[in-house]
Amino acid sequence: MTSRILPPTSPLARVLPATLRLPTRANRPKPALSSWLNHAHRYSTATSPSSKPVLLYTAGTPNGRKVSIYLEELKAQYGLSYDAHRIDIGAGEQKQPWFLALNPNGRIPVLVDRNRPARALPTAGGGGVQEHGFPVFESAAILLYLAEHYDTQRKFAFDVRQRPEAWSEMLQWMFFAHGGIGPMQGQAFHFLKAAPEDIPYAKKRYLDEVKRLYGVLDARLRGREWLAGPGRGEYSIADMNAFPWYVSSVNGHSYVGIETLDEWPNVKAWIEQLSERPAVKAGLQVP
Ligand SMILES: N[C@@H](CCC(=O)N[C@@H](CS)C(=O)NCC(=O)O)C(=O)O
Repeated sequence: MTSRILPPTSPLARVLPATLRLPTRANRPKPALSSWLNHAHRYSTATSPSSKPVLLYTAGTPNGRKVSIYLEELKAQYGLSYDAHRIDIGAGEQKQPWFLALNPNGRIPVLVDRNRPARALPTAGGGGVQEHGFPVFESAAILLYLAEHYDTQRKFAFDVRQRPEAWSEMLQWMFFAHGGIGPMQGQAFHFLKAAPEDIPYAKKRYLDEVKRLYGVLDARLRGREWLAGPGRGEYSIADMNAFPWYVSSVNGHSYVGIETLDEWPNVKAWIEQLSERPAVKAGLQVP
C-alpha cells in the first residue's frame, strides 16, 4: 500500500492531476509527519481499488494466456497476487478511449503495475480515475517486464549479466514467436475463418507459413526439453511466450485447421510437458 504513495518531491508526482498531487516542499507550510501520512493514506485509499500489486487486462486468447501463465508461475514461486480483468474483445472494449489510454494499439493484454505510481490511469468503462501505476502493453514486453521486476531470483528468465548467451537465446525465441508465429497464425485464422471473401491464395500462404514455423520450432526442440538455455534447455518465458499458440483450447492450432501436432513430435512432447505444470493449467483458465 505504501508503495503507491508518492513522496511530494517525487518527479512522478508532477505527472498526476493537480487534484491528486501531494503538496510540494515549495507550496506547503511544514506539516507534521503524521499530517503528511494522513494525507498520503487518504490519497492511496481513494485511488486504489485493490491492494494487489498487478492488474492484467486480458481475454481468453494466446497473447493473454502467455501473461496469465507467467503470473501464475510468479504467484506459485513468490506469492505475487494479481487481478485479472476480462476485456470483451468481441464487443470492441479494447478500442474504447479508456483502454487506448493504456495501450494505443487497442489490443489485449495490458498489465498495470500498481507498485509504480507513474501516473493516474483511467479504469474499465472509463468510470473516472481510480487506478494508477505503470501500464505495459505487448505480451512479450510484459513478460520481460515481469521478469525484471517480479522474478527477483530469475526462476523463469535468464539474467543478462550472469548468463548472457542463455539470455540472448531466450530473446531470440521470444522474438521468433512474437514476430512470426503470432502474427502469421493470426492472419491464417483471419483468411481461413473470418475474411468476408474467400481468397485461396491468402489462405494457403499463411497456413503454409504457420506450418513452416511449427517445423522450425520442432527442429529446435529436437533433443531438448525447453527453447532456451544450455543442454536440454531450461524452462523460461521463451516457452511461456510461444506455448499458447500451440494449444488447441486457447484458439491455438485447431483454430487454423491443424487438427493434430503429430507432424511435429517434439512440439507435441513440449506441449504435453508444459500442460502438466499446475501454474500453466491455472493460467490457461484466466480470465
Ligand atoms: N502484438 C500484440 C498482439 C495483441 C493481440 O493481437 N491481441 C488480440 C487478442 S490475442 C486482440 O486484442 N485482438 C482484438 C483486436 O485486434 O481488436 C501482443 O503480443 O500483445
